Amino acid sequence: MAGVTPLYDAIWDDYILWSVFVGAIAFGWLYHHSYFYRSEDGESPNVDNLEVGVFPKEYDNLRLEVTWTVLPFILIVWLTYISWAPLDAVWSQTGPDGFHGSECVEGTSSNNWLDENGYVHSECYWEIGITGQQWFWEFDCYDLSEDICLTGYATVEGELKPLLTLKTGETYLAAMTSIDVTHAVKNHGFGIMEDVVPGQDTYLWMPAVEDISFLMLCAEYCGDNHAYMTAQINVE
Ligand SMILES: [Cu+2]
Repeated sequence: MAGVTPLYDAIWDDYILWSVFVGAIAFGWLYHHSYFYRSEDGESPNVDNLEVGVFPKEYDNLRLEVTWTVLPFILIVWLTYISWAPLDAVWSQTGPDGFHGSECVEGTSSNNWLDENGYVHSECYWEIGITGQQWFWEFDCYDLSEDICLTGYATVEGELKPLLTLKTGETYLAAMTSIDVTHAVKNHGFGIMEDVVPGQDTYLWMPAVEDISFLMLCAEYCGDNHAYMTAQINVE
């Protein structure tokens, strides 16, 4: 999965790697035993003399049980730990203590860049608006110039969808709300998502580091046409 934020790409790769590794052990073990220990022709089906309702504790193996409890526990703690790493980027504060500085003024630029750990830094950011409702998205560029932020419509699989065109190298902070029920902006191209809640403002960083084009989705079930609640985002 290609995102413009290597931070999330790295975590994605880690999770896929561990899923394949754990899956290979679990399913390998399952299929091996299903095949290797199946009953032979003519054999009594109850070769171990198992009784219904009686746990065969004479077959226990403490070392094995401790191993399959402790090793996955360590793995889960590790995966949780590496998932925490980018939370400060997801919820970076504005101003000098954050990753993206203060709001840009006309004529300046975010000039965003990646550090060696994959975090995006910016000199300043542009605020835009996203409003969710059943079942479409509305973008608002406020009074930003058209080369920084432009809204329109795009034809996606034969249907007209809202279009947001952003500029490569700029960083955006979306102020979001909903006018009816809870939705969620899923910007997989930026590797992030955030809920959109009626009566409440939520915020989402959108660092446009490189040219990319993707469909923004709704990631919170919101009724009949939830699956079609999409919008086109182009970074160019
Ligand atoms: Cu939805």
